[in-house]
Amino acid sequence: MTNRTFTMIKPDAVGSGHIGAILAQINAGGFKIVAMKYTKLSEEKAGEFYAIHSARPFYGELVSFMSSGPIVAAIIEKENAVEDFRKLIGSTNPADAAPGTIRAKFAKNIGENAIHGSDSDENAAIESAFHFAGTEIFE
Ligand code: DAT
Ligand code: MG
Repeated sequence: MTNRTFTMIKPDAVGSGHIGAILAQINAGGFKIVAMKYTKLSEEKAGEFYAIHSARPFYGELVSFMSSGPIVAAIIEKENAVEDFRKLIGSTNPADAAPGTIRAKFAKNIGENAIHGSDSDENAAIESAFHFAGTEIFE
């Protein structure tokens, strides 16, 4: 188990002006930011990031949405980071997300759902390395 996970504030939440509120909730949840950038995924990069979902019917929509505007990518640190962050963001479908979670507050629908959180320590490491060089991560 590691103490880090990877997140992206997605184009819908960035476009709606929620970067600050979401970062505040991440900090209030006890997470420390160890790497962060404001960037935009090309269609190719978004497709690569979500390659695991390439057989799913929503893959095209997902890739097009995730490359539609800027995102905030970050590596965050806390004890039990992966599991605790999934709790903080809430269920994939905001209609099912627990009240007060980031998705319950800021997500529009199951596709445009405000924020990403890695689902395992292994994927947290892979996704962090996809976005950040070692020199961009600060203890
Ligand atoms: P999560 O982001 O909660 O880990 P996931 O890994 O199952 O969810 O799916 C990745 C993203 O794909 C999700 O954040 C939004 C999109 N997605 C998932 N299921 C979808 C669906 N049924 N319709 C449209 N988009 C979907
Ligand atoms: Mg996932």
